[in-house]
Amino acid sequence: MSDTLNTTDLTNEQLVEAYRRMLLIRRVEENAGRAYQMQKFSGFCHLYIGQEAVAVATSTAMRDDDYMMTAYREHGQAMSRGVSADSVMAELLGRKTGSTGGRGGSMHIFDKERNFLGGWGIVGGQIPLATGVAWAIKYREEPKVIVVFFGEGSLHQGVFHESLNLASLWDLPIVYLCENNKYAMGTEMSRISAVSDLRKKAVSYDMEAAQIDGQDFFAAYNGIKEAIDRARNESRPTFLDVRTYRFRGHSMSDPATYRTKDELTEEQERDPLGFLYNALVELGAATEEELEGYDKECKKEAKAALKKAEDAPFPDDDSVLDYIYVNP
Ligand SMILES: Cc1ncc(C[n+]2csc(CCOP(=O)(O)OP(=O)(O)O)c2C)c(N)n1
Repeated sequence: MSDTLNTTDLTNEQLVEAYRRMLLIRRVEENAGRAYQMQKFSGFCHLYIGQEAVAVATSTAMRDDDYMMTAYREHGQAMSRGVSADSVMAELLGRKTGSTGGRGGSMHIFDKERNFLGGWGIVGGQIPLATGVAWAIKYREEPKVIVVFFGEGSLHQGVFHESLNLASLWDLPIVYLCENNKYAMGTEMSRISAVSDLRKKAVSYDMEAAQIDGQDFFAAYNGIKEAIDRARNESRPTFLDVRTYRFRGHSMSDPATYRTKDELTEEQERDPLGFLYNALVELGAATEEELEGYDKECKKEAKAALKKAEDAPFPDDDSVLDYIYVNP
């Protein structure tokens, strides 16, 4: 047992809960990938496999009434906020029981009750929207924050820079969380950014910035929590460069030929699930038998979610204009 391993303020129970949530995300996404290959659904599908610690560390550091907004690789982030496996899987399959009534699909999961504000398909498009939410939080004088996720491929969109400038100028309670998984589709970061230390991008906006290891749950939680606390307590924005890695292709149609097998193997050795598994055992927070038991439960839950989605109805034909016009 190691007393120094857990550098966070989280209890063993909270760490086990975080691990279970990461595991459920992984198993649901593996099932989603298989279901896609079996043509049980179509359209875009971007898996989060390999990045789970980032979303779960963030949600663990957030309060329930805080807001989260993100891009299209969002199944894991939605589930980290408590959106159920059933709701996500039904949405992927376009069923009435999905989180968005089957109208959004993989890229547009949304859950108002959990302040999960999507699921957006335009690269970087969610960054100014989230900045607007941060402004509204401040205007209403609410003790809340918003965390907005985006990939490093968004960093050279104009709206990223416009948003950071205004957030700093107006002291907004927002965390700009860049999930830097090294590739924007097949383009490596070094080919598109003049600087490799992304913290420099926040300098001209006089904004705090940090680089965080997103595969180490403890480091991820501590770094993200510090930014969330700054937003809540000082109403100041932060830019985070969270280093992570996706183990699958960009989307289901990407064979990922732009990276070597050795690189993938090396990254898989830093699997965030493996990291937390080993830490929990070393901390004495759970036994290997217990952790294997959780895995069986998660596999069962993921399988059942797919079955329920397949059995659920599609939206009714006569509801096609719902939510489009105010008075159809
Ligand atoms: C404005 C815009 N340009 C291009 C695309 C096509 N596109 C979809 S995902 C993507 C790559 C984005 O990579 P990154 O931001 O690093 O996120 P990741 O997919 O790695 O999570 C591109 C170019 C888009 N959806 N929107």
